Amino acid sequence: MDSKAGKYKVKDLGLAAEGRKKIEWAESRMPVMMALREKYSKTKPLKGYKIAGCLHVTKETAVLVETLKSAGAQVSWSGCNPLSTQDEIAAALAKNGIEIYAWHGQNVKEFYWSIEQTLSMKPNLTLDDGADLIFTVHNKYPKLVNNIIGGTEETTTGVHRLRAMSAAKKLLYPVIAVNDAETKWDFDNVYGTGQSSIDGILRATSVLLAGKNFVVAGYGHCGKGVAMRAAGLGANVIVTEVKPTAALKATLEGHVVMTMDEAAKIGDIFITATGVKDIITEKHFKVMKDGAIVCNTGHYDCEININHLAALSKGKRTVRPNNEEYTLKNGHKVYLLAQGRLVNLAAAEGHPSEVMDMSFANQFMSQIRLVNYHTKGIKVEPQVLDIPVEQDQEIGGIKLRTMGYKIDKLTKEQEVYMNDYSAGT
Ligand code: 9W4
Repeated sequence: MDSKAGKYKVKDLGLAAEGRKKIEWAESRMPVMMALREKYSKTKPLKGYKIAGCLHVTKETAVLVETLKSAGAQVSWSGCNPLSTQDEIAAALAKNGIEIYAWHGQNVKEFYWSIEQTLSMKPNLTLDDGADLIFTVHNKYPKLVNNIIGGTEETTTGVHRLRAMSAAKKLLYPVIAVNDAETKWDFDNVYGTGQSSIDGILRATSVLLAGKNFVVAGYGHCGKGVAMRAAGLGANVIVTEVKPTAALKATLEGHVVMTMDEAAKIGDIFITATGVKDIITEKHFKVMKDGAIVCNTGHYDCEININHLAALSKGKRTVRPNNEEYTLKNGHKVYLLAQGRLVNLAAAEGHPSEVMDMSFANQFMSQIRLVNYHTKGIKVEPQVLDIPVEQDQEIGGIKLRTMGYKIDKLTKEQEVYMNDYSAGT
């Protein structure tokens, strides 16, 4: 038992030194978080507040947790996905005195047990990714709401569910929708998913992208990011879409647009980013070139119909980590990456730290915002709250500054001119 360690259940405390090095690496790539840590460790606005957090235990999350602690909060943590916890990070946090209940490969019972442990501190604030912690409070421990001043939620799915709960008048305390900050979703989806999906494909295959027909299904923000980076590496990008305006944007970015039925015949690499099931099915696998590579970066793992692929195949073997070779009855080989799960998370490390820097700065600032409402006696009704534009601009501004960029400022005269409606053209 380590004397500094608090209450915890992790895989192996002996992994702490390895985890600490990874956290230090993330710190060196997260200048906004480090600037906020520096600033708020002096004033400690979260002193006296208890925060229960339920968010992927990664090196970037560790930077968030330790920044909350530096700002004075007492923190208790669990992971929000049984497969996303990095045991060495959990160990490093436990060793640094953070209360944490998280290990890789938890079963459902262990997962909810961990969440419930974090609630035993009777938190004043919740911090979620996917809203499982908020749901556990509402469904199982509603009395805890008396101590809770508010919460924050990281993801699209979580925010969506909370809005439904709020509309049904079932939400018992205010929750800030961190996801909807521009400095969160736009950068996560385009630049985070864009780079990390390519990273996952390369780690799982090490193929050359230049000159390849690279098929991107879905031209939302994620698809756009992946297409942009694949094109940058010299691939011929083909986009498939159902929405005319999205397809139009793809063509104006210089990509070729066609149906999946056509793309299936000529693609070398396929990636789905649609959020819809059955994008690549039996009829597509049947016409694919020998050696085609197929993967998914959309939220759900049903975009590629793996049952169809298995049914068409006479054999299957793992050729590299996260890369399974299916031998079809027609003799062709098709390579499925990360079992159709998100290739950027299963085969790579998710969003780079520089991107998480802004997402987590929004989490941190939103927790402080809730505390400020509380200390100033501002009563906020239970509802899903947006991030104010000023917070987005403040975080974007800090990021730019830490990158060494300066930008211009509107003069008073320019502001007057912009808002002047008396003069015509
Ligand atoms: N990670 C995750 C989920 C499932 C999963 C091989 C098959 C999301 C956001 C952030 O969901 C996350 N399944 C796996 S690995 C794996 C990983 N496998 C393994 O066999 C199943 C997840 C947020 N984030 C970043 O993106 C970067 N830092 C962060 O904190 C993290 C993880």
